Amino acid sequence: MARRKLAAGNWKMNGTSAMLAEIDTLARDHADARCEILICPPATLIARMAERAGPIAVGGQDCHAADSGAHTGDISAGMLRDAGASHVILGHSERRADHGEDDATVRAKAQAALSAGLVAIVCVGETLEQREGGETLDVISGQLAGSLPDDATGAAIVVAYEPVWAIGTGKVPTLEQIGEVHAHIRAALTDRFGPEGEAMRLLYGGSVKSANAGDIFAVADVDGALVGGASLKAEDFGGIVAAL
Ligand code: G2H
Repeated sequence: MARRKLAAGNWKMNGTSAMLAEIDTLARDHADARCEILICPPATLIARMAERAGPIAVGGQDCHAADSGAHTGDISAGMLRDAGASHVILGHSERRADHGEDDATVRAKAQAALSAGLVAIVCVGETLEQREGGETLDVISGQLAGSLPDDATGAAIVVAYEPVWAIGTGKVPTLEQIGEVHAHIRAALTDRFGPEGEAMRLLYGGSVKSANAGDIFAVADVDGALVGGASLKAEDFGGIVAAL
């Protein structure tokens, strides 16, 4: 089954209006890209970025599970959509660690994203301790089972495998390790969701850069990347887009 490749940039807590020029460069240089290109800037930039993004999709980095209400500082999925977002990253390990988000929280947020018409990029990944303890595949299975809603579809859910120990560290798993986990995720998704699980895109994330992107994208069941540091400059991210 053909799955359209996705290059997703996660700017994390980086970027002010001065960085909006990066989206102009991306839109200009990759207007005819074969893959889908997504940038998830800080929430403060979403609306302005969406106005000038052209063929580049814009997404949020988190949303609340509720539609509205007394949740100071939070943003709902509907608000993201209203601001021009089409996607939202959920369950990133930094959210899980910094904000105590567990699988049930991520699942509720994913449900809200689906209801609002957003594509949810749900992140899973093991810590170094879990990998060294031989628990990687069990951890991933548990996160997938707990974080994905039962009505997940191939169009509305993307899964990102991000080993915690590879995030922002420059350490990258071997291609065999990436392949093993992606095959495991694909099997779990097709087992639970059938053809919809086959249609879900699987991204690899963790220290992806233009120098390693081509090798990673050649691994079976890698349908793109979720990129942090190397997505902040259009030139760097462009090298990754070009490898897809
Ligand atoms: C992993 C990734 C983006 P980086 O968090 O989601 O960040 O590419 O900087 O490791």
